Amino acid sequence: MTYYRKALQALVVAIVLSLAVPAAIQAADYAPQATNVADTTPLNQNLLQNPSFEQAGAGGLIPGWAVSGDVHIQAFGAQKWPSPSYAKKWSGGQLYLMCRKTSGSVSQTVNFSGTGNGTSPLLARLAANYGGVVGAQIRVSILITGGPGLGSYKEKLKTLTITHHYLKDVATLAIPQWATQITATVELLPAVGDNRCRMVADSVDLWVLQS
Ligand SMILES: [Ca+2]
Repeated sequence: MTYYRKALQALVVAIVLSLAVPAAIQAADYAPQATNVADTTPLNQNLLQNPSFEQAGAGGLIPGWAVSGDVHIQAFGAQKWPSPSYAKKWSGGQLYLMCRKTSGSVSQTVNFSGTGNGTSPLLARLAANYGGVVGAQIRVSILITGGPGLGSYKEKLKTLTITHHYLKDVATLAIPQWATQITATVELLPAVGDNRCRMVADSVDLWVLQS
């Protein structure tokens, strides 16, 4: 009886390990570690790594960002729009993020600490320069974690009402006292009924500001 019990325990352990180890490896490969910032997060500066998507990794990876869905890096000039003149006008560099056929997103988490001036809350402000074809959409969102429950969340969804112009999508969220991490996410979505996703995000800023 003891032998069978031990054998059963060993089998259960083996099954658990076989399930858990690949998932852990995949998660480590997939999601970048949170960016370390100073003990007190600096104000009024961009906290993101690779904020303008100027670094493109192999195999569809984007350094600094966790990639989900149908997004990739592309160079100005690779297609008719956006033209390199947009990059010059908006300090967009050489590369940008875009979606292919369906939606996709990139996320980046930064560590946070700080109390601000003690009289008004600190704010997290996420902004993305974007453009594309009428009807395509972009969603920027901020998730602040470290406290109770799922944290504090704010998003801003924009639908393009004009083709081939650069615009800015901005979300702002007060930072609770318990905050330890801020996650910035940019999602690109096709127009309803469109079989191509024609939306571009060229650069993203995540700032902490004193309100
Ligand atoms: Ca860029």
